Amino acid sequence: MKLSRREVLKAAAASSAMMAISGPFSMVREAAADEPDQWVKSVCRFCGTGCGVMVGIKNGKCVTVKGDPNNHNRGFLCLKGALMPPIVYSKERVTRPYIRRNGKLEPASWDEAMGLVEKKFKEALAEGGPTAIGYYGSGQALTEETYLASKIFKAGLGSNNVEGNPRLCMASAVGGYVTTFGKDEPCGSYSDIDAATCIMIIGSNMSECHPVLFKRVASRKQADPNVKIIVIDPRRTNTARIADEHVSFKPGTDLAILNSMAWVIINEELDSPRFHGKYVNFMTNDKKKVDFDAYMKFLEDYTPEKVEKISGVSAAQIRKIAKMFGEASATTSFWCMGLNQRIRGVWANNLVSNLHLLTGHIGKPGATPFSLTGQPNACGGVRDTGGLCHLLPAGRLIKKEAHRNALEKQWGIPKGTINPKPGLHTIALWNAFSEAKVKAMFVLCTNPAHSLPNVNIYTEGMKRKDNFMVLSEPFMDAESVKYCDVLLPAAFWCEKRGTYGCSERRYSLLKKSTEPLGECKPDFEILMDFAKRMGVDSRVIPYENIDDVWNEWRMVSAATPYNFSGMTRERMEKASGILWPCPTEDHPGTKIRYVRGEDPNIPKDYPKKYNFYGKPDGRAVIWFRPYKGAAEEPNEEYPMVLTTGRVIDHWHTGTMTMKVPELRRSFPAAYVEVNIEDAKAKGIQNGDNVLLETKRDKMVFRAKVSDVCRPGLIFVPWYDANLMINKLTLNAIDKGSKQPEFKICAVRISKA
Ligand SMILES: Nc1nc2c(c(=O)[nH]1)N[C@H]1C(S)=C(S)[C@@H](COP(=O)(O)OP(=O)(O)OC[C@H]3O[C@@H](n4cnc5c(=O)[nH]c(N)nc54)[C@H](O)[C@@H]3O)O[C@H]1N2
Ligand SMILES: Nc1nc2c(c(=O)[nH]1)N[C@H]1C(S)=C(S)[C@@H](COP(=O)(O)OP(=O)(O)OC[C@H]3O[C@@H](n4cnc5c(=O)[nH]c(N)nc54)[C@H](O)[C@@H]3O)O[C@H]1N2
Ligand code: SF4
Ligand SMILES: [Mo]
Repeated sequence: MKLSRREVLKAAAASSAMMAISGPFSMVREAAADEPDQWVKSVCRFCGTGCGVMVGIKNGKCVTVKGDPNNHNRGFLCLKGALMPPIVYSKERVTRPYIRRNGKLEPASWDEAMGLVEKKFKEALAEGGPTAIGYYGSGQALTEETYLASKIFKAGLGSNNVEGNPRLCMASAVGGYVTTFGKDEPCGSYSDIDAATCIMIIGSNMSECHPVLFKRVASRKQADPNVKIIVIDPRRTNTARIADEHVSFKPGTDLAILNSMAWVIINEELDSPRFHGKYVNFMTNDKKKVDFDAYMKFLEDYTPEKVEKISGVSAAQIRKIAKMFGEASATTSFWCMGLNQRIRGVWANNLVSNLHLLTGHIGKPGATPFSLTGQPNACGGVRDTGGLCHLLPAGRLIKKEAHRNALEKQWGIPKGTINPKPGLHTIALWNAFSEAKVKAMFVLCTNPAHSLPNVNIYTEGMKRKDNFMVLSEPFMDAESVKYCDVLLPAAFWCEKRGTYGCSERRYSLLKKSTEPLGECKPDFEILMDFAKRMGVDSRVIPYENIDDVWNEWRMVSAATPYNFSGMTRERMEKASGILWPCPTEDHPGTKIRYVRGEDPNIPKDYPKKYNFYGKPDGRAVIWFRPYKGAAEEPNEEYPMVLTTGRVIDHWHTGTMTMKVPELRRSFPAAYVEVNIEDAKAKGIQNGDNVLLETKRDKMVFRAKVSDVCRPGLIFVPWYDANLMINKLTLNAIDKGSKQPEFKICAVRISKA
């Protein structure tokens, strides 16, 4: 059906609002307005679902977007993906460079702006050496952009201070996969949803944050009502509303619940000794290899009765969900920030994988532990190509000499070029910038002045005169623009070419479909200009165009289990995404890793069915991870828990979705979700102003009284630049992954 623009927008606004209150089905196939002259294949700019889109072009402008019927989303998009055009042509677009002079951003030429960037970075290097500069990038930058930036800093400028927002997002998932399997990234694919008979969703509000993927889950349930859905979340989200069992619990205690599920599974004989006897090692928290009996002993602290007291979940419900998980013929788990953004984020990730390794629900269609990625290219760019301070491309580590040397050889640069010391992780990097120990920072495709936790510290640091921040950003009203010293006009989405890799290891090519506005440039060009001005060795940046970077990445990945050799640009032009590993041009891509016959990294004559080749003996690890409290538990002064997160119609800091009238109307301002009982006890009515106070700051929000949060818990969405909840959140981090605990801090609320 073809709808007029008005009809589409009307339907959009209505379904969007409906989505927020009632259900997961606000999908559209096409938000068509003007009939385009041409359709160009691309990928949605937003979430890690990675929906394929077709960009409709008329007279050289992007006029509409529809779903790519040949990609995994089968033509469906949520409203964010479908309503892109007004963002591209927003009046807030930055279309020329700016330099801050006497506190005000003033227009400048590219040469002046980049000249100043060069001067400041060279001064910082001269004064403090390579550790005095840094790069802070994004899981929304293209793969090639992140690969290039990381190479410029690590191989060209000697600085491992390369970080990005995935540290706030996926670091615990990386830590979880690497400790459990020895290799990062999920081992299954989206098609596991279609074969699963039990789906456990924990710490993920999939219906709002991965809507098109959630539609696939909901369709699976509709097609077969015997498919069981378990949702483990302290809020009764839209996602929870389709669950057979919604488990609400005291925030942070899910580590105890997951251990308790393991206890039940073993005691009900639902584990698979044939699997774990052959393919699993049991390891204590201090890395001692022990036996199955030791694991059972460890789990004795987590009987359902004991965990009921810790978590507030009845022993009966814990038994019930554990049986659902274990009895199903194929169980798939999904998780996201509810587990990752925690000071025990890595442990929480391990505990989900434990359940799969214990039961053998892995490596079969419908059975996999699947970490959902947030951003469209956190997997692709940052995780795979090594855009963090301790990583090198394809899972190699900076601290390993053999890894550095192998890469130096592939890159054709002298042995010993790469600094053996990892750089500063995100929070340490921004702390150092705030103390002007790091003096020059390149910020690209992220808005840290809004998204960092306990953000007042960092915005104060950005105000200093003795440090320097250059920001590449398409929109004038992004919070970080207020603090940058140089602003560069970034080309946006359809104005550039490159790849995104989504949650399921699927890489898709985004083709350029329009010319950049005004003087905007793709980040690739900006980074190349920067590198040349900084005098980076031409052997480090031997590229004429972005396709050259891709081809180098294919080569660099080839000798590793990532292996992108078969993904030539020609093939990517036609395909609607391919899943790695993909070793040859005729290889179809890989849906299941670690299984002989499925994963091309395992020889056909390998004697066993599974091989967790990330580990020396091919066995994955079941870890003993104890439950421990949050970094800041509620106390007398701050008796409640504050959690933060997302709503369906806004993307992060709102710089993009706030520009779409329909999305903005759907959620115009941040609010605080309060449970009915708590509201009653405090005399708070729906719509009242409520004061929130944490140790760090205070702020007033309108109350939304509902049954979504459990008593004792409040939720604030963090998209609103006028009501930045990150002034109140905590910057405590996971010891292993260095990811902040955005999901839990102590708060006091009162009627304002
Ligand atoms: N619409 C929309 N979609 C997005 C984004 C967006 O900004 N908007 N951003 C993308 C990105 S980058 C990301 S990382 C993902 C995030 O996707 P999600 O992680 O699904 O979203 P959040 O709302 O951050 O948090 C998920 C849930 O964690 C729950 N939670 C809080 N505390 C706990 C706890 O102690 N244990 C458990 N188990 N759960 C807890 C919250 O109640 C919340 O429902 O979304 C991606 N998709
Ligand atoms: N309270 C709270 N805070 C959180 C979280 C939470 O759950 N709660 N979640 C955390 C997570 S998971 C994440 S991923 C981070 C995300 O945090 P951010 O990355 O800071 O948030 P975004 O709004 O996505 O910022 C992306 C910026 O890049 C700009 N941009 C868009 N396209 C381009 C481009 O092509 N080039 C360039 N140069 N710029 C572009 C956008 O306009 C925007 O300003 O936030 C973290 N912060
Ligand atoms: S589900 Fe995610 S990738 Fe798909 S259209 Fe919506 S925002 Fe875009
Ligand atoms: Mo994220």
